[in-house]
This record gives sequence, C-alpha cells and structure tokens, in this order.
Amino acid sequence: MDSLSLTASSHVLVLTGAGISAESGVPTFRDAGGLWEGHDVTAVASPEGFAADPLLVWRFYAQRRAGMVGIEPNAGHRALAALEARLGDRFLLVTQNVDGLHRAAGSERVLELHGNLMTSRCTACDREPFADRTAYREGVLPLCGRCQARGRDALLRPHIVWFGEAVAPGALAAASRFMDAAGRDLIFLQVGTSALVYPAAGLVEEAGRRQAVRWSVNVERPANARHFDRVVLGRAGEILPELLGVGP
Ligand code: BV8
Repeated sequence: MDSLSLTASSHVLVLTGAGISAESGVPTFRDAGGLWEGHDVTAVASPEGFAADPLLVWRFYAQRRAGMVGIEPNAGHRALAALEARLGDRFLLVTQNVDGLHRAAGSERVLELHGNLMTSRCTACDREPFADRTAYREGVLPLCGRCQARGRDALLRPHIVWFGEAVAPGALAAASRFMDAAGRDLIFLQVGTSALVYPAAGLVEEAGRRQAVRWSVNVERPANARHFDRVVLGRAGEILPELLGVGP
C-alpha cells in the first residue's frame, strides 16, 4: 500500500470535497442520489435563486441542517486530524465542505472555502455571521432579529458561498502563503472531490507550479486527474489512515 513518505520538512496541503463525508452518511452532490439530483443547482445555490425563491433555498438548507443530526466524522476525517497533530503548522486543510465534520474530528487548521452549513448571516446589516443550527420549518422565512429591533424586516441567509459568489475571503491567499513557505517540501493531497468547481479545483495546478508532489484519493478519477502524480482510487475512510501513516 502507498504512503506519503513524509520527511521532517514535509508540508502537506489538503483539499477535501463531499466524498470525504460520504462514509459518514452525508450525501455528496453529483453522485447518484446526490444533493443536486432533483434540484436545479442555480435555483438552490446561487444569489439569483435565493432572490427568486428564498423559501425554496431555505428548505434545501434546512433539510441539510436537519440531516446532520447524529452524523459523526469518519476514519478519513480522523486521519487528517491525526496528521495535523503530527505536523502542526506544516499542515493545512482547505475544504469545500460546509458540514463542519473536519473540526468535529479535531482538525483546527481548516479553511472552509464554501462557508458553513450551521452558520447564518443577515442579508442587510453588518452583523457578523453567527452559529445557527435551526432547521427552519417549512414555509418560514428567517428574519434578522437585530434589523427587526430597528423596525426593518431583513432576511437571513445561510453563510454559504453560492455559485457566482467569491469564496471565503483570504482562504486562497492563505493557501498560497502556505505553499510558498513549503518551498520544495510541498505535498498536495486532494480527497473526495469531482474537481468540477473552481477555484478549488485549480489548487492542484498552483501546487504543481511549485513542483509539489500531488496525490488524489477518490472513488473515481477526478476531472483534474491529469495534474496528479498519483491517482489512488478508493474510499477515503479506508485509504487515508494507511496513506498518511496514522493507523485506523
Ligand atoms: C467564484 C454551495 C467568482 C455550497 C457550491 C474558474 C475560476 C473561478 C470560478 C469559475 C471558474 N469556472 C467556472 C467558475 C464558476 C463556478 C464554477 O466553478 N462552476 C463550475 C460548476 C463550472 N465557481 C464559482 O461560482 C465559485 N465562485 O469563483 O466566484 C467571483 C470572484 C470574485 C467576486 C465574485 C465572484 C463558487 C464556488 C462555490 C459554489 N458553491 N455549493 C453548498 O451548498 O454546499 S459548489 C458545490 O460543489 C459544493 O460546495 C461542493 O463543495 C462543490 C464541489 O463538489 P464536490 O465536493 O466535489 O462533490 P461532488 O458530489 O461533486 O463529488 C464528490 C466526489 O467524491 C465524487 O468524485 C465521488 O466519486 C467521490 N466520493 C464519493 N464517496 C467517496 C468519494 N471519494 C472518496 N471516498 C468516498 N467514500
């Protein structure tokens, strides 16, 4: 079985997608039975869709919040947390996932590129995004309490990056700084993503420009497979513990 063969100066940058949460029971987006099935993506994951039908969008995200009850991290999440514990600031995890499972597994050096499912923000005032696990009832349009106190009705929205919206500010810059600091000791590991969404799917190319060793772990070949040195096919929860040398 492969292993990343880490040295005392290896820096590991990881990008994860929905596939790493699949073994925890969280549906992916584009697999059979996935989240996008039966949904027009732009209707539920774009600012235009939210403006046109906020009830539909809140139903989509409320269902996903409700679906997270009882969901636990799996061996794949735990393996990445164990590697971070070993490497410290020579490890950085960028995730496209909004499910919070990396932090639940103990990862701390996590950049949530596409936001967080259990966080809401106001569409009008400058209130900071806030933790919100409420799976709003069907037909309820959540309003901002602070705006209401000022006599205004303003919608809350999920603190999620939708298509056409900029990803989490500073996240890509932080990933680039990490790659700069790694120099020739950079290993890039992509796990559980179809690699169809940018700018996340472009990270491997930036790593390649820095002569990184690039690994992909995925059930199927990702769309950007050509950019990788090693494409390991399989389930993240089974492969990562051994690949990262952290055991089950
Ligand atoms: C932006 C909402 C600009 C969150 C999502 C080039 C550069 C920049 C942008 C673009 C570009 N080209 C096109 C664009 C526009 C667009 C884009 O990429 N479109 C694509 C579809 C062509 N990008 C954007 O709009 C981004 N914004 O760039 O804005 C800008 C700049 C400045 C100012 C203003 C604007 C925003 C992208 C974020 C969009 N939000 N969803 C949510 O609801 O969760 S994207 C959505 O797809 C999710 O966030 C998800 O994270 C993401 C990727 O999906 P995956 O995670 O890969 O999941 P998927 O189901 O596809 O695949 C799962 C994989 O796992 C499969 O391969 C499967 O085989 C595998 N698997 C399954 N089980 C396992 C497994 N692998 C291992 N083990 C298992 N057990």
